Amino acid sequence: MIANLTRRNVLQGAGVAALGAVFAVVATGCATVTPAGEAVDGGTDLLALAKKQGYLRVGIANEPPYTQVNSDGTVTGCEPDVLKAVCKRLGIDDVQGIITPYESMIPGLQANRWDAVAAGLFMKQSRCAEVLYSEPVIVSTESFGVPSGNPKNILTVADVLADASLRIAVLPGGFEEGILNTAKVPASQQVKVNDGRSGIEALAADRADAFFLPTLSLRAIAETDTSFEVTEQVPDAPRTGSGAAFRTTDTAFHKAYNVELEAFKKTPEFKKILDLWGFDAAAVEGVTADELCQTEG
Ligand code: 6CS
Repeated sequence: MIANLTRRNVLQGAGVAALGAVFAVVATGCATVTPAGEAVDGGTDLLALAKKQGYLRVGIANEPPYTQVNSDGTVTGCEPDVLKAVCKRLGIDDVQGIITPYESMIPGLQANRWDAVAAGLFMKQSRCAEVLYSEPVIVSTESFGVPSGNPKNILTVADVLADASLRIAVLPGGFEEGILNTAKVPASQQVKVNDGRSGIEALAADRADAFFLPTLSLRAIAETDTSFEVTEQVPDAPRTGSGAAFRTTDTAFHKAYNVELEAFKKTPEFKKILDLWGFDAAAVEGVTADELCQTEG
């Protein structure tokens, strides 16, 4: 069974142990459930706990190629695949994914609903202040999904600012919403949608003139849906990048993870995973979390 955690029940989850059982997880192997609210702090504990129980709980979305939940419930996608490989190097056999909206990923991590986030949760100042990011695994770009022919010629954030009648679909708490807010695009021009699918539906229903999402996510949807087109990279949107995110108390785990990640990034397996999901391994070379954490928002 796959759990969909809305922001409301993530924040409620912290106290309501009884709810723990409903947060059944997508297991790539075993299917035990960690009791809700179990205290895990101080890095060493998390590593010891995860090794003992044989898995790490990870907050994910379901937005290929960043994350993907297969029909048999297994978790994959670029970020979980790299996380799984690095966990194996740390002696942790498995990961268990919990699907949740982007706006809930950090609150759920802090509420001990999961132990890591590996979902393409892009680094930026506000997020880097709340979690410990590993070094980047991927860098990527943003685009607009628009009706065929791009009738309103929406190509840049400046285009959105220049025409107050334009309505832009974004995910609540998502990086793109952050870009519009930083650019002072009023909320009246923002249409909140739950996920990739509902963003494209908003376009088709003429509830939005464009859907702001990562380029590769829009292209993945366009593989099976020809009702819209994907613009080139939005030139006035910041470069994005992400890695795994951990609680600020899990310092030892974060350190151990980065050591194994840096070693793994030098192996052909790392490039194979990124190639499989359409990411450019060379583009992330030399890019640091410190650098990406400078991104405004
Ligand atoms: O980091 C974020 O908030 C964004 N990341 C992805 C992979 N998709 C959309 C989301 O807004």
